[in-house]
Amino acid sequence: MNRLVVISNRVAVPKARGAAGAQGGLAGALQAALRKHRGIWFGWSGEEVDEFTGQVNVQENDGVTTAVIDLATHDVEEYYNGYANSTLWPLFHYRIDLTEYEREFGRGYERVNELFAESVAPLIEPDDMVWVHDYHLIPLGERLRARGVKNRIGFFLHIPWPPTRLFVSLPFHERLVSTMLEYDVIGFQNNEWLESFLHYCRKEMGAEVDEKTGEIALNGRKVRARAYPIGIDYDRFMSHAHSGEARQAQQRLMASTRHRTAMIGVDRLDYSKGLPERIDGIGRFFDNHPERARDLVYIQIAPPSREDIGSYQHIRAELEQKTGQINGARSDVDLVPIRYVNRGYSQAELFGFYRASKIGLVTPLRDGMNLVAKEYVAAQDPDDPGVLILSRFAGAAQQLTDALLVNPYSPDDLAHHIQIALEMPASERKARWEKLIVSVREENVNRWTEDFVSDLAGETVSAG
Ligand code: ADQ
Repeated sequence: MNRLVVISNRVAVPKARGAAGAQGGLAGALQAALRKHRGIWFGWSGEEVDEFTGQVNVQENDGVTTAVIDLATHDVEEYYNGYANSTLWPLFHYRIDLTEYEREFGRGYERVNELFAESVAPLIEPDDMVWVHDYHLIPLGERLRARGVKNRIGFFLHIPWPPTRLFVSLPFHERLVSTMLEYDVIGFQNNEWLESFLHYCRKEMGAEVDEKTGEIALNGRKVRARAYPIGIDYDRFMSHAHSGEARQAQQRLMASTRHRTAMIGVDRLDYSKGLPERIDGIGRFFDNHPERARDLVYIQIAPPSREDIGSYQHIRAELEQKTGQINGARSDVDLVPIRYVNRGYSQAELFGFYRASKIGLVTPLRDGMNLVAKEYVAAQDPDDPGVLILSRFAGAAQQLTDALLVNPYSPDDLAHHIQIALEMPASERKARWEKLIVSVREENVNRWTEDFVSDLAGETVSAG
């Protein structure tokens, strides 16, 4: 089996428990991939130094070799906080209103991609397959090619690809996409993002695109683009089912909510997750059914992320204010309708919380996939499952079509579906869940890795 070299912005050292929480879904998914294929995981350590030294720190933990570099503070500012998280992240989540186009950010992005290429190239052996992840590192494949790396190189985008009309607002958009055509395989979370990408390649680049196979041909190069929906590490997640930690968490939540129905949301504190809009929907529900404040409690778990960026500080303040307003108006001495918790939990604890909650509320305004939706489904009691309310704008909505699909921008639509979920008969809850769980179980992270890696290895002839 060929070795796999995984390259992503951040690297989570496997022994660090709960690391997936702080870093999002990517960390958990990649650890599963690396456990299976021996190889190395390269990226930024998360440490900042005054000047870039080029030193690569190699470690082995729990069967996974990691190799990390430290970045200079001004590089982090321009590449990570700047271009990646203040330009590409908002734009790719259709938030053109929050997108910052600073020339310095673009320069920093190109510079750090070059530093990544310079540091990782010596670690790549002739038969290795290289798998680059996410929007931080789009030009990395092309930078590696410029250094003579001839290996198979694949790229997977964890976030949406925006429609052409939005994407062209990015200065030098053609340059960014032309670097992508240096990969051998390009993966997206679902067909919607794939189609937007193919549309751009045809319309703006004049590439020849075969919609059926996803083959893109331009200037004598051919690259294959395809949808690979990411899943959860199902077996690992389910191993929490009988753990003391999960049971305790479930009991704790049930004991504290007693006869009330618990509804849960678990998200990174990010404007793409639709949190203030969700609180508006819950507020609308209580406006329509004030008596329900006595028997429905909403638990929002949202650890802060990217706190150095203004738009993230803003979302936190907005959420606190909206939650405070509803609680101020509807609390009593013995009840608070919304509990807002600003910290992360282990996967086992989340399992217990999901299981204790009869409604899962996952309502991003836009999301590449959204693994919380899948975790919520996996954690349900098969004999008495809860109801998943899911945004139709999450990538996961293309697979989880038996969830209650909602428009996250509409407080009325959210309120209406909370009501439907509360009243749903057990037979319908079960029927829906039995369909949802098949997708969550079968389309898991191992399937995702195998599909991508076998295409990267050139083992699959054509997806058709
Ligand atoms: P994220 O935007 O981080 O990931 P998501 O897919 O929902 O979003 O993954 C979140 C992960 O972090 C889940 O495993 C969840 O359990 C965990 N998590 C969230 N809040 C937590 C908390 N309070 N405590 C502990 N753990 C917590 C990006 C893209 C997504 C895409 C993933 C994977 O934005 O669209 O699904 O990558 O490709």
